[in-house]
Amino acid sequence: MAEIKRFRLLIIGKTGCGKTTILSKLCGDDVADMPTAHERGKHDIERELDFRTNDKLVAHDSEGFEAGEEAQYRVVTEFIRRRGTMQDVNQRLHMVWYCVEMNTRPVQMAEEQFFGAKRDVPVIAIFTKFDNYVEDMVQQIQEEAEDDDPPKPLSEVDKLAEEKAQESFKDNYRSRLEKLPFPPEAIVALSRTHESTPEDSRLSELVRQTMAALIPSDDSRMTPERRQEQERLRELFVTAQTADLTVKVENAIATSMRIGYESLGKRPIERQRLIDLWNTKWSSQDSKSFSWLNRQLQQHVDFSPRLIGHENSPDFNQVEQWNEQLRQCAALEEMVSDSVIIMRYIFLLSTKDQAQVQRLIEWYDGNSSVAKQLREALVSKHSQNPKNNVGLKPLDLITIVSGLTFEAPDIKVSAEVKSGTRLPAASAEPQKGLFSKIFKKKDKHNK
Ligand SMILES: Nc1nc2c(ncn2[C@@H]2O[C@H](COP(=O)(O)OP(=O)(O)OP(=O)(O)O)[C@@H](O)[C@H]2O)c(=O)[nH]1
Ligand SMILES: [Mg+2]
Repeated sequence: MAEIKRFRLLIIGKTGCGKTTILSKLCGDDVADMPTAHERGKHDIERELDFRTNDKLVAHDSEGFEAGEEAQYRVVTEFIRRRGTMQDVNQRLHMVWYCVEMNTRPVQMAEEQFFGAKRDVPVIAIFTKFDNYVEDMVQQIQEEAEDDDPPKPLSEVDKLAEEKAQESFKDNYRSRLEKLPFPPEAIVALSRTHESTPEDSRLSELVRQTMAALIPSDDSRMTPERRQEQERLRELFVTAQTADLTVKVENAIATSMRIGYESLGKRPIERQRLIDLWNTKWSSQDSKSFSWLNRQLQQHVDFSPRLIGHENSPDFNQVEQWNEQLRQCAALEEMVSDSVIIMRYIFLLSTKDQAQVQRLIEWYDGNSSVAKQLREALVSKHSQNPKNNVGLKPLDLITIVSGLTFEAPDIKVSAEVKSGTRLPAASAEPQKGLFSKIFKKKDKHNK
């Protein structure tokens, strides 16, 4: 089977509806399409949009068509038909996102035309700027209640507006699309997409629905090869997207636990997919940095005295009473979760600097409270049933990890490495981007 290198996505929607915003939040802030004044609204569906820091996804951008614009309609549908049926999986179109800006006009003829015909690629319908729609409802309610005495409290107005907007969305948008002959595979509404961050994602629903649409619930007509291909596409999509960390955590845990149980008791754990999934600068494509990171993780995760069952660990006497098999499962759970949590930190740190990553890993192993919380949660869970011989289901482990409080890493101070060699001093300026926010928060704390 050919290696699948890039996920290919077509995004359709009228100018200004928020396509570029979605793409940049999906795959990095530097989509080569950032609108310039003179380029705004100019689109060529054939043009491949690359992301400078993300080579796992390629996008095509189309302004769509108005009802009656036959030529433009055909450009879009022909593109989907031709690209959607390509034998070469890397050239094939894998997903279409059809965007419509939410406003007071209900579903248009263009949508009726598009979803009235059969197509070869799954389509998700996205209603954008739902926040503006809610805001319109707020104004309506306020105008209607102008003479109320006492005036409606703002919180009540907001709540009412949200409910009204949801209801109208259901009746005037969702159900109308669903009734068309070939409805979209899923329908999602997006609010304040421009404010999305990986830790507080506004694209979660879109990411999850896209994953679901790649493998339809009725896949009886799919060949086993095609199904396998679609599964790999789904994994590639999770890897490519940097919009939602929770989805990455869930996938990393589920996949690593599955592989881990297959080779239980063998240490160290298999880490390639776990590291690659994060789409950081430490992927296995760069074999030197990959093996360096893998070694660091082995040292500070797989062979850490924190590991459940380690004879120097604080609760060794308690854990020793457990079934041997359970101890191995719990150690696996801890190794997988530790690795996933560290990768989450590395993702946010977004650095290629070895010294920095090393300090981060050492901090996690030695001083972080999140590692302690995790261990305590696992020990407490399994101590309830020490004679058990099976470990947690991936979903239960995901629940435990999601319940942890992630603190900001304390890695600013330049640390002495154990061998005595001095690490280069940490840069005075905190990292640009997400982590700088975390650092600032932390700094405030310290004052
Ligand atoms: N209120 C609100 N504004 C948004 C949202 N998403 C995007 N915008 C804003 O809408 C404007 C247009 O967004 P773009 O992403 O450039 O739209 P586009 O579809 O790429 O437009 P063209 O490239 O001209 O086709 C920008 O100012 C965005 O910040 C949203 O969810 N809510
Ligand atoms: Mg654009």
